[in-house]
Amino acid sequence: MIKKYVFGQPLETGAAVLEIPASTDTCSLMRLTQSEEGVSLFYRMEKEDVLYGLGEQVRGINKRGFSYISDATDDPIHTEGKHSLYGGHNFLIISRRHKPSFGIFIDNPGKTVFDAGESKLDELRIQTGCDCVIYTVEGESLKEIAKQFRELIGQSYIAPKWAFGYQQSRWGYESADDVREAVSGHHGHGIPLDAVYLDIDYMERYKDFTVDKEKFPDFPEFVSEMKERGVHLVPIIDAGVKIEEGYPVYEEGVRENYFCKDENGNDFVAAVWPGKSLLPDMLNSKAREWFGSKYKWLMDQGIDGFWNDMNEPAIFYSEVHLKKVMDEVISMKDENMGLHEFFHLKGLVEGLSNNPEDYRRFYHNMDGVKIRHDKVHNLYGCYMTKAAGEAFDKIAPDKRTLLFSRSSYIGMHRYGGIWTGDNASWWNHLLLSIQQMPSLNLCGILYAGSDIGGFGCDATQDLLMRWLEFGIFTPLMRNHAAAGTRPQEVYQFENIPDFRNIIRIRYGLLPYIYSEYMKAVFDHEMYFRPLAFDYPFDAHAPYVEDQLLAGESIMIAPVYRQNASGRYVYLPEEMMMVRMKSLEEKHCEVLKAGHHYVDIALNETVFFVKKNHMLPLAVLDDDIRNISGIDKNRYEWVGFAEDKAEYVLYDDDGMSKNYTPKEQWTKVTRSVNELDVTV
Ligand code: MIG
Repeated sequence: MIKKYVFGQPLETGAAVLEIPASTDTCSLMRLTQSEEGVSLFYRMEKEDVLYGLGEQVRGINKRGFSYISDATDDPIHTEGKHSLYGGHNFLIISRRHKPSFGIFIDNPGKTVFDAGESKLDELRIQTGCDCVIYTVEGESLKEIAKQFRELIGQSYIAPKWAFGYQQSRWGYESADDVREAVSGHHGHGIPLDAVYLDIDYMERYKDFTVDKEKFPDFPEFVSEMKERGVHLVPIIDAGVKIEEGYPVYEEGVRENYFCKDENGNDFVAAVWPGKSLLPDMLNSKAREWFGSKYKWLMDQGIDGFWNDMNEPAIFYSEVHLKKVMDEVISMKDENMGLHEFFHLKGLVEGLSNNPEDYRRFYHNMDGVKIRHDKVHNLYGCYMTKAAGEAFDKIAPDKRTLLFSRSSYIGMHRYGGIWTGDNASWWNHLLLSIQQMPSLNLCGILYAGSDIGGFGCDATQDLLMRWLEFGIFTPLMRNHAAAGTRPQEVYQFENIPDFRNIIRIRYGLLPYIYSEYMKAVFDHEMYFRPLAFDYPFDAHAPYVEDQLLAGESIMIAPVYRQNASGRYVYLPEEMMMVRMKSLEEKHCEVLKAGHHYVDIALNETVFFVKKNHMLPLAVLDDDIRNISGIDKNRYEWVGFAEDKAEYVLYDDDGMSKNYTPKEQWTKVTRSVNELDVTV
C-alpha cells in the first residue's frame, strides 16, 4: 500500500509514474512535522531495525549509524566521512523485526538530509524542503515493499545486450591508434571485449558533439572498423557547453536562450573541461529536446552508446565567484600574513569548485517558471539523461542505445543506468561497490557498475583480479582508470591467462546475467539483493554486509581484502558452492547452512547456487571475441537439486525493442541426473 503526502507546492519531478491521490490522514509510520525550515520526519528505531536504500552513498548496506545528504556532488574522494556522492536517491526501507517494515520516499530534488542514527543511535531524522511529496510504502515483506516502490517509479532502463559484455575504458586514449591498441591488446590474448570508451580526449577542445579530426581522422570509418572487430565505441558527453564563437552548439543555445541564466537574465558562465562554458537548461523541455537532438550527429556516424558526465553539474569555478575570490585575495596581499589569514586564503581557493553559493547563483526556466538551481539541484543529471533517452526514442526508435550517467535522481532509471563515479584503486572501494549495488537496485537503477580496478590511484594486479571476480556479476562491467594512473587494461599485468579466464567466465554467465536483469526489469525486482530480502526469517542475514544475491539462483561472496587467501561466508541455507579456475574447470561442493571459511585463491571465482535452483552457463569457443560468439544451443546447466530444479530463461535479440512476451519465456526443468554441472 502506497500513501502520498503533499507539502507546499512541490514541483513535478517525474520520479513517480503512478497516479496516487494525496492522503489527508496523518502519517502513522513516522512523525511528520512542518515548519518554516521545511518538512522533518522522525522515527525512533528499535535495536534490530535495519535501514536499506539511499542508492549511491558511502558506507554499508545497512545505512544505520551515519548521516547522508542528497546533494549531488562531484567529489572524487569517496571516503566514509563523506555525506554526498553524485546522486540523490531518497528512498529508504525501515526493516523491522517485530513490526511490519515500510519504505519512505522523499520526492524533493533540493537538499535532503538523512540522519540515520548518527546524532543519536536510535533516532532517524529526515530533513527536507518545504515543498515536497512524501510517499510511504507498506507491504508484506522487504521484497514486496521494494516491488511496490518500483511500480511507483516505473520500469527500469533496458540496455542493449552487448553492454553486458566486457568493456574497457581509460581517460587518456588520446587517438584512434590508442583505441586500436586497446582492442588488439585484448584480442591478442584471446580476451573477449564488447566496447571501448572514448573519454573527453576524443573531442575537439572538449566541445560536446565534436570529434578531434587530427586524433580521430575519418571518425565514421573508424567506428565501423571497430564494429567489424566486434567493438562498440562509447563516447562521453559532458554537461557544460564551451563558449566559442562559431561553435554551433554554443551559438544556437545562446540564440534560443537554452542555457541557465544568472539573476539578471544573462547566461551563467562556469568553467569546466572546455574552459568557460554554459550549462544547458536541462529543466526546460525545449532546451532538453534541443540538447538531446545533438546526440544524433554521433549516432549518424555509427555510435550507439553514451555516458553522461559532469552533470551534478560539476563547476570548477564560476566567473562571478572567481572574481570575488580574486578581489579578496589581492586585498589580502600582505607580507606578514598571519596563520588565520593564510588558512582563510587557502579555503577561498579550495572552495572555488562546486561551491554551494554558485548553485544559488543560476536559474532554470522550467517551462515558464523561473526556479533557482539549488531547489532542483539533484535533477540536473537526471534530466540531462532524460534529454538523451527521449531523443534516442526519436532518433533510433526501434533500437536500444546504451546510456548511463554520473549524476542521477530517482526516475532517471527509466532512461539509463549509472556508474559509481571516481572511486580509487583501494580495497575498501571494492567493498563499497559491492555494498552500493543493492541500494541502487532498490532505487530502480539496475544497469550499474563501478570503475573496475578503481579510477584514481594505481591498481595492482591482485586488486584488479579480485575486483573483476566481483565485476563479472555486475550488469555494467567496465574497467576504467584516470589519466596519469598506471595502465589498467588486464593485459598490462602478469598472469594474463588468469584475467582471460575470469573474463571468459563472465561471458559464460552472460545468458544468466542478461536473463536475470531482464526479468528484474519486467517484474520490478532487484537483481542484486541483500541477504535479508530472500531470507527474512534468518536472524543473521540482516547483518551480512559483504554478500549478495545476484539474480534468483545464486549468492556471491567476493573477496575484497588485500592478501586474503579466502574469506568467511555465511550460508542462510544449504547451498552448492561452485569454484572455477576457468569456465572449463569447475568444482562443486555442498556446504551446510552456517558460517564457513572458504579458501579462494587469487585466480578463482566462487559462487553459491541456492537449493533447487540452476542457471545456464554458455560453453564458449576458445576464440570468442564478443557476445555474438555465445551460442544459444550450447548451454551447460549448473544446478543444485534434491530431485529437480527449474529456471525461467529470458532471451531476445538484444538489440531491438521486441522484447519476448512473458508467455514465451522459456521454462527449463532438469532433474538431478540431467544437470551438467552439479555435485
Ligand atoms: O573531472 O572525463 O567521473 O570517469 O574519466 C573529471 C574525465 C572528469 C570524471 C568522470 C571520469 C572521467 C573524467 N571525468
